[in-house]
Amino acid sequence: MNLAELQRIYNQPLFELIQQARNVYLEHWKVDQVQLCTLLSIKTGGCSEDCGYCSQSARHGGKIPAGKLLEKEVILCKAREAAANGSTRFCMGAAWKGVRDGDAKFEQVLDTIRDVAKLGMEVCVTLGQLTLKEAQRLKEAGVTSYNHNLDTSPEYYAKITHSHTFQDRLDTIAAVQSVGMSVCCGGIIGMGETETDRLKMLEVLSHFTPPPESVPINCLIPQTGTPLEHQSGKIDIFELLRLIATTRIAFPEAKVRLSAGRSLLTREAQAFCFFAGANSIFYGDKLLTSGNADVSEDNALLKELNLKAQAPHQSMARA
Ligand code: SAM
Ligand code: DTB
Ligand code: SF4
Repeated sequence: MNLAELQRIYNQPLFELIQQARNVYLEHWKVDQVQLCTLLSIKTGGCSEDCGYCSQSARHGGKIPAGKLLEKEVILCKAREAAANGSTRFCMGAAWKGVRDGDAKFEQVLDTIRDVAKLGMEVCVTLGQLTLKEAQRLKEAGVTSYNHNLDTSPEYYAKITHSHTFQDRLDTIAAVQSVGMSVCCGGIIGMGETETDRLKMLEVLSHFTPPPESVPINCLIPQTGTPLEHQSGKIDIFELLRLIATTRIAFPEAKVRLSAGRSLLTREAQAFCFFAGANSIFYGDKLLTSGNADVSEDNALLKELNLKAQAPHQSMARA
């Protein structure tokens, strides 16, 4: 889809937009299921990059100290716990610029992935930039999806990150797709970008072949010490709804993930987001460095809305 088409969809009267998104959703998905995903930061802080929103950059005066890569047993313990709590996707994140084949740390991650993959959940990793070789090795180790967000439009990206380019992001995604691994790729809203920036990001995403399997929509969590610390962090719920609905329409078969910043949304706002097509959440006390929505409140909300956690090993797709 090009920008004009996305704008036409996005700018419809709100109820018409949500209705269209709901229809697309019902055509492609079983209504009553939401995928629960658990995130784990396997290597926190000390990142060489300067992404303006991120608490883990060593270049900002943030409060997150650089940690070591977690040992396999620690990660496996968290992964088992996630599976036992109903997550069907386990996502491991590392605050790295990227990974390189032959590097001892990369070998350690591959070794961990091989065991996590045996637990039967989808395995997603986000390790920064990579080339074909690393993508191939991750796939062989059992990774099902690689998360690498575009975050915003090409133009606005250059304003929030200077240590690498939008094209670097695209190159990594191209490597992931070349080896046949699924792509999880989305963005952040609330960084001072315009609604057009958000749609331009969807435009770039919609030119991926195949389309992304997963599109996370994050709301900025303003982080102390980062350049975006003073962004209000207040998201206009109708803008968020419009973006989720437009994402659902543009990517009928993707998991649309209501991701970071969900704890800043009311229950009603979250309910609307599910109605407009979001069908996955991060579940558990923590995201990477920030707190997440409360688990007992999530359980209560899902129950109230008659939404069930996707059962393990079960496809949610209708067809
Ligand atoms: N280093 C890897 C990379 O840059 O791809 C992986 C980790 S990075 C923290 C993963 C994603 O988390 C970012 O692309 C961004 O979309 C999201 N994120 C990071 N900090 C955030 C924040 N403060 N608020 C909302 N989303 C955030
Ligand atoms: C994504 O799009 N959101 C997740 C996951 N992919 C890796 C990360 C959210 C991070 C939120 C801020 C933090 O916890 O540091
Ligand atoms: Fe590093 Fe990723 Fe944070 Fe950017 S978003 S500073 S690459 S951890």
